[in-house]
Amino acid sequence: MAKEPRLVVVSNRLPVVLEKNGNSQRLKPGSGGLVTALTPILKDRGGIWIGWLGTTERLSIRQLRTILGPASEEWGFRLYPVLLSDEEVEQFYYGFANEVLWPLFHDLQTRCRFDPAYWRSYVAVNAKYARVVARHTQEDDLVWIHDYHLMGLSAALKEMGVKRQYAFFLHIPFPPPDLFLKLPWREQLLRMLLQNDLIAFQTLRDRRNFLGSLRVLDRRTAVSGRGPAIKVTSMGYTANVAHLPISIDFKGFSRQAKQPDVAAQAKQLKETYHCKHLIIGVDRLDYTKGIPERLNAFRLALKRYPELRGNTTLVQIVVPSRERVPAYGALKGEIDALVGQINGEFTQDGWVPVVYRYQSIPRDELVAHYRAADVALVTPLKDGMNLVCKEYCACQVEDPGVLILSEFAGAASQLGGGALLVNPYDAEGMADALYRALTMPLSQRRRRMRLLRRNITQEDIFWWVDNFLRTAASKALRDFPESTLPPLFPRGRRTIRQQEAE
Ligand code: GDG
Repeated sequence: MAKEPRLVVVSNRLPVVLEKNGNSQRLKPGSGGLVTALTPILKDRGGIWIGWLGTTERLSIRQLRTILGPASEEWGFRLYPVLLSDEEVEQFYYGFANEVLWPLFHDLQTRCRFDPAYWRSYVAVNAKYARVVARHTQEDDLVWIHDYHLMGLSAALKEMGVKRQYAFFLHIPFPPPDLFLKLPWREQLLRMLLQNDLIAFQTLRDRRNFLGSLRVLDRRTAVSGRGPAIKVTSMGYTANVAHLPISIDFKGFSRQAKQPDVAAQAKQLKETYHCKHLIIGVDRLDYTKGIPERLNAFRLALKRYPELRGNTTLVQIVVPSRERVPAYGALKGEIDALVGQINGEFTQDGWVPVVYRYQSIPRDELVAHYRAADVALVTPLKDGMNLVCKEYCACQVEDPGVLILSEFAGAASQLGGGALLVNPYDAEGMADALYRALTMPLSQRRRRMRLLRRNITQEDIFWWVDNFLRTAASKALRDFPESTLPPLFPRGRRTIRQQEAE
């Protein structure tokens, strides 16, 4: 067995999607920032990605080998699946992850269903992931665990006596103590998290909230060090705790926005929508994204500022998501109705105020929309980070537009200087910000966008991965800051490829 540490990424889903075509099945690369960021790193250095394949179909080892083997070979890193049953998907994924942790961590406690059966399933499924991790990894490997679905993974592995280096990143916010403490399993969850060598959050806000909850449950909680990574001792455990804001492939988006075909598409859009000003909103269907609140604010802007009528269009793209959860179905109904009302009230002479697309659009079309939009309305009620606002700025390669950003998005802590910050619950404030953005002089737009773009270039997705790995790889606090550390994974390693296929 190789002695050098390998990078083992564990996330709820694998970075591939299984597509069924009649009787045959094929793998499609997944989308999203994490996949874009980590795939080249694993390809380059070798490693392992462990996660659910997204299906509850019973697949034999032979079928799995046929499906995943060639992809592993082609990419140069291994993909190992975790198989989940219908009941596990129901209780662990839709239940505990999406009906307890997701709403609670986004401060929406009244949407939570604290069902003890969900919790039991969460613990059992985390143990299931742990068995797969144990089987395919070795001591010294760095196990990089992603997100709220797998907060119990390192604890389950430690209980099995599996010694590895464990680093955890939470993509969603961590709630303030008075909300977190409502969770019936609050102490168990904190104890689980503390069994990681590194626990990383998106922002200082989240890290502070986490420490706040620890302090309530253990008054002797001690913190040492300063800066982005600190050492915390609490409840008998010691861990490094960091905040590291995730980002995007800035150059990749910017380059694509400059391509002639995308530029031509962007130019065409205002003609297609019969408007002079284009506002863009891009979100997964989710009640945390503040879509109805945004539509109401736009409606108010059309009422308050009649000069916007007939020339300003909001294109709202909503990507279908978690449709089986009842709250998401209800939200879709609410959005459909609001769009109908606004369009019914204001449509005139070929101009429609809201263009609503309930679908995922191809990336070049998305980039063309970003490029063409005069304003991006990114107004979640709460968001771990929010990548859409960063992607919008990366695509402002000509005649810069204005970013209107919720103060409750994690990104606000980085982008507050250049964006117009709004409270998504304040319809009047948002309507006024919209008017201000649409009438902002070019010099101010340029200055603001320059600031935003500089910020995102300096801390792009590659910066994030690099910093995370350096922080996770350091064994003691004195190893910070990053610059003194050697690269963890030598380039060109392909050891895992030579291993036997599962
Ligand atoms: C979680 C946290 C955190 C959207 N529509 C289309 C499309 N997208 C892509 C966007 C963007 C991604 O989806 C959405 O990312 P967000 O960050 O906005 O939101 P979540 O999905 O909630 O992600 C969040 C993130 O994790 C990372 O840590 O920022 O706070 O909630 O990349 O471009 N892509 C394409 N067509 C679409 O129609 N191709």
